[in-house]
Amino acid sequence: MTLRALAGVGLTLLVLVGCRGDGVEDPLPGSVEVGVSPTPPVVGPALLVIRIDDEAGSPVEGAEVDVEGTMNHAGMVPVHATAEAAAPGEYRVEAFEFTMGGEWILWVRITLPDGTTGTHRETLRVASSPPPGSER
Ligand SMILES: [Cu+2]
Repeated sequence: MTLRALAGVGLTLLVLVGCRGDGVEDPLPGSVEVGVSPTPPVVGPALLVIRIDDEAGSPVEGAEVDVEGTMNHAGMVPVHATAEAAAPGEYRVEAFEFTMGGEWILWVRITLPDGTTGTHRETLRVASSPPPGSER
């Protein structure tokens, strides 16, 4: 019980530190950016746009991109999706299902065409319901 609590605290700290995603979790050379729509995300389906650039800033084509969404509480069923190439360097998940509100951790697992793999972590807060007035 105590160990579990400690592990939970450790995970929370990691998530806070890892928020920007750079240099924390097995990063790729270059950059990975994750966009979500709507912003802020709300429980339900959301569009994820993952942008991958190489070290020179050129879009990376032909990558395999998988996303696992989870939360740092017990009993959470992770959500998995495969992103589809939509434009050079841009990969999309059209309807990523945020199954509950709160702090989510997106693990973006990327395999480049040359076989290089990397993992990008993105944290975001998912609202339980849309902000007032947003549905008008
Ligand atoms: Cu949850």
